[in-house]
Amino acid sequence: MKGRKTIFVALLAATMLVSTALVALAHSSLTRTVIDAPNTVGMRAREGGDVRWILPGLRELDPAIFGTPDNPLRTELLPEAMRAVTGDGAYVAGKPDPEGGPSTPTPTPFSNNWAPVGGQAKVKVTNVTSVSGSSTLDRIDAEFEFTSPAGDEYQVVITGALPEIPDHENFGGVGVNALQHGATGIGTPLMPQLMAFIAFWGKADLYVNGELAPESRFVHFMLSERVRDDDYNLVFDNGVNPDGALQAHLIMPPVAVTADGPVASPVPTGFVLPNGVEQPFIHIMYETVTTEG
Ligand SMILES: [Cu+2]
Repeated sequence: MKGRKTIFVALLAATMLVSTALVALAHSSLTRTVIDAPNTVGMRAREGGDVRWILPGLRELDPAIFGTPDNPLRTELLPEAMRAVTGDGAYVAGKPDPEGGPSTPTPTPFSNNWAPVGGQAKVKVTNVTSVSGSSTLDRIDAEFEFTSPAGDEYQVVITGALPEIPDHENFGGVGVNALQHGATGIGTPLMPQLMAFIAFWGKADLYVNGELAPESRFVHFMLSERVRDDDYNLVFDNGVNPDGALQAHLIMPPVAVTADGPVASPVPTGFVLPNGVEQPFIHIMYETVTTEG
């Protein structure tokens, strides 16, 4: 991971040098735009709606994508070191053993565990740039408020679209009506493949109980088709419900955005889990949403 980031930073620096040289020659071709640009859409989750805080937990691997422990498939999506088998024989996301032994099952932000909280959200995006690159014309105007199960109050204010990210295509920061997750190669394969009617990757200011957290945070948002069943378990690809009520996902992984690019950094949630560890990520689901635009 670290090596990859170093490469990304070096590539970014090289790209910036090259693109500066090209500005005078070919400014208009630097950013390819979507066909209906500018395309502005939005969503609202009003106060009093159903909002859920996702707690860490195991994520079972979809056999249709990942195969089985005896016959692992698509290891380019999820290396075998990131897979493990539980005592009950379930094939789940795992954590590599530093000594090179078998991987162990690890809690993820893509679990079936959750707690009810309060909150609201307002999102407006303008999609102009079609694919990732050194700059973007995409715009994000979004603010999220929610509480933790312990009653702490959070506010997330998006401060910009990320034109590109290290791991995968991000449509220049904002994507509209785009498939992602599952085996698409876009976003974590631990989520099922879904249609995201609105998606963005941006940086944000995080306020915890009114106080601004020290680092700018990496944020991913999606308004998507329904990926949880009647028991609120996260489904596999074949359980995604395109006819159900839409769901909005706000995900803040343990990644900060610095001048040198994204770096690993736990989110300072202040929310302490039963094992005494502070939850290092935020994953909020807004279940009562309306679309705009
Ligand atoms: Cu996503």
